[in-house]
Amino acid sequence: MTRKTLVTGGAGFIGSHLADRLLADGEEVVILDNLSSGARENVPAGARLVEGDILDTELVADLVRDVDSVFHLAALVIVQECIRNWDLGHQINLGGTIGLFRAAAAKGIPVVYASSAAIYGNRSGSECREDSLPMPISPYGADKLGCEHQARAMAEIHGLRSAGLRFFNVYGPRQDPRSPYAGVISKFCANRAADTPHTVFGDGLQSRDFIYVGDIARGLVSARNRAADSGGASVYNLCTGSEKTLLDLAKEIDSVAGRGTTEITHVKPRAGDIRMSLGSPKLAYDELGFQAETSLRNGLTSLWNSL
Ligand code: UD2
Repeated sequence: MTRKTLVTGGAGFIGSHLADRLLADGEEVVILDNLSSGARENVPAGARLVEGDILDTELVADLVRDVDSVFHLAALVIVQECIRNWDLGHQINLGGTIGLFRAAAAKGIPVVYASSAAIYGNRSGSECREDSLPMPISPYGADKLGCEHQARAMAEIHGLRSAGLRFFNVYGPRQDPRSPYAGVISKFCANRAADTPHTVFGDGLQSRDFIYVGDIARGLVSARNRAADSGGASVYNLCTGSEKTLLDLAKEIDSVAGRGTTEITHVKPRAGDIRMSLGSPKLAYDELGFQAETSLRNGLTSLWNSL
């Protein structure tokens, strides 16, 4: 029998790659998205788009009743927007997730939801492991951590089976470089393509654990299969376990593009910026058999070729 799967936020950057993968695996895919940051063009042919809001609890319950599992990626994803609209971010990112959890628990189906490396906060100098003390420094990170706590409580009280995935810095095709808060890789590639200088906040020696979106889609599916089989509420990092500084990243993009060196303009550091972000991939490997397979070089090449 064909598996039927709901992807909230499926018109977004990560959700649309996940939808591609599920369809390729022969699943029937229903996408719930209000197109606030997602785009209709991202929805793959073969998926059904329901244009609606994660806060519409009746709609969510109706959709959940009709599927076998849920991937919950809908969120207010821009940290700065969550700071400006604190209550709205909280309603969507935590409240919307609780509504979704409740519907999935009532139907008895597993949920995989997007958590974030943001739950770790500013842990300069050390690798983030799932048992590291979470210390979010933004309302976005605090609400993502809240989702993990709610998943655990919902498992205790209503037997919800779930997996929360703490995404590190995800990059790849379809990440929109135009937003002022777009990911650094999409911006640097757009700069390289347009032959405009990079703006680097601070000295450029801050580092990130960059993971390719295709690997994230695979990790999501592995986590769903595990949540379905073993129940409970688990959380995993989705990361590579290696870090890259921004200056090295800029060099790598120049090398992939093969068109000379992009100029760099240094400006003052961005307020609240984390110096270093590096995840431990061990638990996801041990329990999900998941390992990122796309090297930064190969991922950047795929992204560059998609422009
Ligand atoms: C990532 C996530 C964010 C949240 C956060 C939690 C992305 C796109 N964002 O934010 O959602 O989970 O982690 O910690 O994955 N930079 C420049 N020049 C630019 C753009 C960025 O120097 O044109 C710097 C920026 O100051 C930062 C680094 O590049 O030091 C990465 O920035 P980012 O916006 O790609 O991602 P990050 O880690 O701030």
